[in-house]
Amino acid sequence: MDTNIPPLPHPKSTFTIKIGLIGDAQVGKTSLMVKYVENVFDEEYTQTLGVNCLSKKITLGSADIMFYIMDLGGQREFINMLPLASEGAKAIIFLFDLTRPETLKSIKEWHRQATGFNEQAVPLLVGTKYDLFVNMDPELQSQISRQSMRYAQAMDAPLIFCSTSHSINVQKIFKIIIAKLYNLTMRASEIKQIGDPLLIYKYLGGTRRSASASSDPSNASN
Ligand SMILES: Nc1nc2c(ncn2[C@@H]2O[C@H](COP(=O)(O)OP(=O)(O)O)[C@@H](O)[C@H]2O)c(=O)[nH]1
Ligand SMILES: [Mg+2]
Repeated sequence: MDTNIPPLPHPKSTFTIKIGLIGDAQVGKTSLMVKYVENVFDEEYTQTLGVNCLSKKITLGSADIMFYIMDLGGQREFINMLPLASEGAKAIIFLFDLTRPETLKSIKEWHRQATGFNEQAVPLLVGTKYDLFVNMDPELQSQISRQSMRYAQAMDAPLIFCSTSHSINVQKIFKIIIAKLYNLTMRASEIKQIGDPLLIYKYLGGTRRSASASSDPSNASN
C-alpha cells in the first residue's frame, strides 16, 4: 500500500456573518456600511447607491468570512423593517449620533425591540461623528461619554466611538465582532479616557454565544 499519497488541499471554509445596523435616522448607518465595504465617505455617493444591504468578504487564517451588512431605515415607520435587520443576525450594531444625545436615548427602545426578535446576537454600541463631537463643549462631551458607558454596561455591549468621515475606529468595530463571535484575542488597546474616541470591549459582549458561529476558523490569529 502506498503511504506516500500527499494530503489533499484543505477546502477553504466560508463563514457567513449577518450584521444588522440599527438606530435613528441620520445617525450614519448607511455611511458606516458603505465606508467599511467600499472605503468611501461621500454623502452623495451613499445616497445615490440607495442600498440597505452590502456584503464583504475577508480572509482570516484559513477561513473566508462573508459579512452581510443590513441597514435599517431609521424613521419610526420603518420599525416594521426591524425583523429584517435583526433576525438571524450574529451581531447587531446600535448606532447613535454623538452630537445628538436624544439618539442615544432612543437606543433603549431599539435595543428592547431588536432583542425581541433576536436574543443571540452580540450587541455593539457605536457613537458616530466623533470628528464633530471632539469640538463640542468638554463638559457635554464628558456627560455623553459617561452616559454611553452606562448604556454599554446595561446592554453588555462593547462601546466604540467612531468617525466614518475621518476613518476613526471603523475597522475596529468589525474586528471586535469577529473576536467576540469566535473567541479570539484582540491586540488593540482599549481607549477609556473621556474626550478620546472610546474603545471599550474586553469585558463587554462576551456572555452570549451566537449558536451557529461556534465553529472556530482554525486557529486564526488577528
Ligand atoms: N461629520 C460627519 N458626518 C457624518 C459621519 N457619518 C455620517 N455623516 C453624515 O450624517 C448624515 C447621515 O448619514 P447616513 O449614513 O445617511 O445616516 P443614516 O440615516 O443613519 O443611514 C449624512 O449627511 C452623512 O454624510 C461622520 O463620521 N462624520
Ligand atoms: Mg440610511
